[in-house]
Amino acid sequence: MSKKRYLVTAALPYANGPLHIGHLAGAYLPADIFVRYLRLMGKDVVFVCGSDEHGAAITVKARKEETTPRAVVDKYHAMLRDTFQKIGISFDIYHRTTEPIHHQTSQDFFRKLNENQEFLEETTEQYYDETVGQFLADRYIVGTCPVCANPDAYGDQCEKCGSTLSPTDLIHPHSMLSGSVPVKRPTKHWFLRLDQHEAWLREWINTGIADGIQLHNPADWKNHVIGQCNSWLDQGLQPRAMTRDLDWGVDVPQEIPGSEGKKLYVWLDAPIGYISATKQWALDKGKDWEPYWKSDETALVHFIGKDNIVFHCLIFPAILKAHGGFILPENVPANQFLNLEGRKLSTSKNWAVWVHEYCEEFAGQEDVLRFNMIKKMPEQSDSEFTWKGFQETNNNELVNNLANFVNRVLVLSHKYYAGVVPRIEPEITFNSGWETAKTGQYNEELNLLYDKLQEMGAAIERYELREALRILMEISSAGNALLQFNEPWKTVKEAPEMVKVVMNLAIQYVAVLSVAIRPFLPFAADRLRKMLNLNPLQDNGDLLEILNELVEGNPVIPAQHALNEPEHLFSRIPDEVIEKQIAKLAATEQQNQPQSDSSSATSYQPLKEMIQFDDFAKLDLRTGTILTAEKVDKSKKLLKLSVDLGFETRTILSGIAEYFTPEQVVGQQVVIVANLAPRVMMGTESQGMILMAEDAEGKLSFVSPAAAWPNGMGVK
Ligand code: B3M
Ligand code: ZN
Repeated sequence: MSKKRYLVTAALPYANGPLHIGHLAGAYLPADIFVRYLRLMGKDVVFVCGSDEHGAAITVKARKEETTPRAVVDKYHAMLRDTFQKIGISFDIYHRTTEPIHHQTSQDFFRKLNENQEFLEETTEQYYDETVGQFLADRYIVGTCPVCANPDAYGDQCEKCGSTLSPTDLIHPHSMLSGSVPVKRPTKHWFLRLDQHEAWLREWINTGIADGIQLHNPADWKNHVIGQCNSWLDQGLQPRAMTRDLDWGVDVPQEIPGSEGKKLYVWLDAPIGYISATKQWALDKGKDWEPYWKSDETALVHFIGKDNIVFHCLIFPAILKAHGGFILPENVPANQFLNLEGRKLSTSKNWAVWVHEYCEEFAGQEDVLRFNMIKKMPEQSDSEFTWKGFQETNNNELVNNLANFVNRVLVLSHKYYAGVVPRIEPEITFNSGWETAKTGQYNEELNLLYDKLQEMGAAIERYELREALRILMEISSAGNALLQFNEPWKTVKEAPEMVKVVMNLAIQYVAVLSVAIRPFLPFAADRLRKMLNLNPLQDNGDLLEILNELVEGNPVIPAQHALNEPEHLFSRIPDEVIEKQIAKLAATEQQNQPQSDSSSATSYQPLKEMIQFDDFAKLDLRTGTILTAEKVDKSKKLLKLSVDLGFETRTILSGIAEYFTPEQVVGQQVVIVANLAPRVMMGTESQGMILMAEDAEGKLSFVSPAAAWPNGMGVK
């Protein structure tokens, strides 16, 4: 935390669909926690994001919804913006890449790169769909991922394993537009010479050194991030096309010869969106954007999911370097993927918890989702969200630990002291909440709180947010233990002065929590500030102020301060609420079944009552062959068969006439019940029964051998 200012970005979501919990846990929530913490520490920080409104992701969606790309981005941009706001992602600006300021900024990048001779202009063969008459870039082409064999990988990346791909990497490529197998056609494009950036990128990724300057410590980067970069670098960087044949996107600047019909590749457009968003923010606030992108006193941090690692750690840095004058990211703390109830989240299969739906169905409980996402944050490896886990976490941790502590402190303060923070004699000792049988001393305990907050902050600075949350909850647990170990409800009469110290300290805990929970649970922080009758947080150095008091052993909320009435900070989530969500997913699962399955929804006959082995052993089952077959007069169902059992020939009446003609069954090998008592039907004695399999609609099939069997064999 030594930098003067921070520029924090969160991946620009494509404006082609709503936000799900995987997005939230992957990039937006970790970024928000980090930024809120920096603000609480009084840092100069700008948090930018916006909708990525270009690229094939958008045009493919427009085609699917039978509308225009413009309509798609307008709809989803508004939806994304509102959802982020509802779930408390505190961007300083949520911009969009269709804004003119962004088009200009990315075109300027193109011009500068062109001027710096960073491009190779080349005519190459690219996939072309002859049925629709269009080149197929990126998401217009699907095929099998060469890395993980996912059959639905896109031309630019595999969403299953996160690999970054080129259309020509795909095995069995086919057009997303028509399903046809594309042909190759020549077309001219501008290729960024990534090969020329390979050496410095390799050094920078692995040592943190660029141009001989130590920019960051590579030990601070996540292993999986460096690993993914190196596996790319090891394959050798190839020039990569930075333009596309598309009709939606940022135009290649007009004055460039051959620009007609060409758009910027979305990855030369979207990350520059971070810059244009910063510009717009600066314009709105009357500030200068340049120090945020150009000063080496700025730390640039990109929060992304693992599918964007290569773009943010190799391609965008190469673009920035090729342009010149821009800083490189200090860290790219990418997360892995979050799964849902044992399965990969999938927008197309609707296997997701949609954040906007959550915000509607759980209005006022936005922090509960945030808390769960942090607990399950896929920081080092993929993780999993379950609704049961969501309920347990809420009930056990938010309610039983945090809300319970806050409630007890406020209720007891009102009961004993009419809601006024008691004056104390700080030298009176008590039982510490941090350790059984440890004697607590007021000022020391405040120092301990300081240490815990420092520990929590250090974890956030290392991007270990699960750990940071664990430490935060330890403070609440220690607060509960403080009450439990001193039992004010029993001791308030005989040791009133000691109870005052304990209660005053407990109130300090709650006041500290009202600030410390802010990055994680921003709405609860507001509620808590109200209950404590404290000023709303300024999000500008509030935690720093508290740390400065605690380190001196000073309280953060003075004696005689009047508290407000307690409210419930969190409430239990009952089973019905969870069952409803699980049922919703089950319905989705049902819909996802292939049509043939769901339409024939097989119904099974109930099992018959249990029999003993001896009952079964009484059956004499034999193999046989049907020698002759004829219809039985006046019967729709029966065929009269003669069946060769090897040692004898039986006459058997079988109810199969609705399914088989006599001709069809002659020669058929069968299994018969050979010791069934004879029965007379339609004037003929039937000397056995043929075993048939019967499906739900009553359709019959023979039980017959895979290869011919001799007649008369026993069947067990
Ligand atoms: N829109 C890809 C994605 O949504 C892309 C990110 C851009 S970040 C500059 O995964
Ligand atoms: Zn893959």
